[in-house]
Amino acid sequence: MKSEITKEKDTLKETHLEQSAKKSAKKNAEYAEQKVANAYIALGSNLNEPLLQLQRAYQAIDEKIGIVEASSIYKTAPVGGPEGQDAYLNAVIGIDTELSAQKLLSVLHIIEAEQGRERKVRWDARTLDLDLLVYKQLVLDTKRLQLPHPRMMERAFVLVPFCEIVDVDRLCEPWVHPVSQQTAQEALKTLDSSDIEKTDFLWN
Ligand code: A4P
Ligand code: MG
Repeated sequence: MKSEITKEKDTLKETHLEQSAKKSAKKNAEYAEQKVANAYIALGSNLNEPLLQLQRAYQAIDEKIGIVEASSIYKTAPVGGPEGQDAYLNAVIGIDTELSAQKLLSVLHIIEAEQGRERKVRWDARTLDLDLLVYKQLVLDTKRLQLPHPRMMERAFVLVPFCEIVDVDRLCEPWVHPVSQQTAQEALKTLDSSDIEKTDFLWN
């Protein structure tokens, strides 16, 4: 026959087990509710107060679509384009959207236009550039929209912030490029990222 002390211990054990079962049920429910990004957008600006441009774009994307993850903001040296451009601020955000990729690009173009984006010279200084990097694992090659973004795996100013957030919610598998099957980290290792500087600028 069990002593009173053993009975008491058993009761305590049961209570403890019940509590931890409740805790893990709560955790599972939180995971189920947690939104995972299904598309990623690169933001870039090197004209007319770049930090303000990025912050305004963040707010607009959050209002129109909904942001799930945001990288830090990085200061980067201009790649290509006319000589004498100022440094860029670059970042990547993850969104959870049910809009089609084409519709999403149109929304990004509207936000660029709202922030005074002009397209005259390719890769020239810009108030705001919003590129759709990845949309689910869709591969697309049309004139208006190519996916994944054709230059994303060659650019440290894209991959450094992308790597910071892309695997945050991906509990098991890392993100891989749907065509090359290369991970973003593998691609980044082959690039010079010495002029990509993490800032402590905030999104708001
Ligand atoms: N387009 C096709 N696919 C996409 C896509 N996945 N996302 C079409 C967005 N647009 C896409 O883009 C040109 C055309 O690409 C559009 O008509 C669109 O329908 P754009 O934004 O008008 O012009 P752009 O940005 O000058 O050209 P592009 O080719 O997007 O340039 P990149 O590759 O974005 O490079 N250096 C630093 N440090 N930081 C930068 O952010 N950016 C660029 C621009 C160059 N150097 C830079 C940075
Ligand atoms: Mg662009």
